[in-house]
Amino acid sequence: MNNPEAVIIGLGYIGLPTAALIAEGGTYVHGVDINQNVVDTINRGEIHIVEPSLDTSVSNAVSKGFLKAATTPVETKTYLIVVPTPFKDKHEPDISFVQSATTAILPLLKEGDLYIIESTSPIGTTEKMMTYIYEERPELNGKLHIAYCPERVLPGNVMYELVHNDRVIGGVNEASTEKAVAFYSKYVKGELHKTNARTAEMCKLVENSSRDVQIAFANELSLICDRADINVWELINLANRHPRVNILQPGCGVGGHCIAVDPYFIVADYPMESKIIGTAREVNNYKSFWCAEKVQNARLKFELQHGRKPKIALMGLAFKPDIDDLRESPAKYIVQRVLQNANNEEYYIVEPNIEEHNVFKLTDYKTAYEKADIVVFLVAHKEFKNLPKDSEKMMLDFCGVYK
Ligand code: SAJ
Repeated sequence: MNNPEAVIIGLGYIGLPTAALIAEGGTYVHGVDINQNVVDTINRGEIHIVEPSLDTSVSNAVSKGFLKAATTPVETKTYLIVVPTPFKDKHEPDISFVQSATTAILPLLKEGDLYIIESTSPIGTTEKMMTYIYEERPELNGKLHIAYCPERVLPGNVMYELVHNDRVIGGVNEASTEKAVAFYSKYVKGELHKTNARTAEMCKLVENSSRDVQIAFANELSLICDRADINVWELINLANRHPRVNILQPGCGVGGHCIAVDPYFIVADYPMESKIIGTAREVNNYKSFWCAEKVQNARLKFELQHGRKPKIALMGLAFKPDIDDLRESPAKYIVQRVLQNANNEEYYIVEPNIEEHNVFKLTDYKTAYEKADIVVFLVAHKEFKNLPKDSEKMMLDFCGVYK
């Protein structure tokens, strides 16, 4: 491979699509991941995650020699940090992967290089990394271009959105912003908006917090409507006929690795000021607990009415419809909680988007539905919408399959 023009550290849900996209455009990209299996898979032209059209993109880029993966970085002109930023025990952000990725490239950096963080990060992370780099390499002080540019792609539509979404690009100074804008302009068709690093960091957190707060409002309505005997789906549909109202959909909680995580990055640093953001997280988490309690109640009610244990179908494990991703999934949490309290009932666990699971024994969705006395819809997968309504069964529709 020729000298790479970009090194991308972290080949996960965002790093790999980004690497493939840039490489497909004819730029030599060196991808880095600490996981040897991931590296080997990519170098075979294959992928380790599910994302539409990513497979062809990676196989093209690898077969043409524009993308190569390794466990260590090499010298280049542009470094992109796209590693996870999870949180620790008390919902405190953990930027240790960003730090270790930066440590790995420290000896390779030279004057004029561009260093960009894409990982979702607490406010001030880019400046913190700048200080760290210049402490370790004082001869480079002020001579690098350092910027933050969050990704905002929707899982399931990543390859399209990476190109067409607008991007927010914030440098630690104007020269850094300009240099980063020039880099993204080669493969992004959306508008590139310039700002500073702190605002760009906050922008990402605010986008996902905004969605979390809006979903919390819908989930709160679902709790109120349940007590008030009102169909929440009909209510939201009607309220949304107002020209300036746009309420989102309630569900069994909020999951995924972004919306259920990012708001804590604000709350952890600004607890006194972020009351609504913090409460939204609580409401959305509580909704999952509430759903699990509803299943227990239905189970007991059935037993009282029929004098026997029910068969229960738990429909869906993914964190949202029509994907195979179970990370931070409220449906998975509910299934675990229900099974912890199981008392000789028969359970059928369903997830049409995955073949098998290392903990749960999966049942085909039609069989589960047919056999069950109680059907619990946790995720509105498209397959479930075609199941006939059966008034003989007790239905718990937490995600509006039949809305
Ligand atoms: N959900 C609801 N009701 C709704 C919409 C969503 O309960 O009306 C739930 C989903 O079921 C799921 C969770 O919210 O459990 C999150 O799903 P999502 O589709 O809202 O978002 P993600 O996590 O797949 O992707 C989000 C996106 N952010 C925003 O829409 C502001 C995406 O653009 C980001 O790039 C991504 O987070 C990320 O990586 O941060």
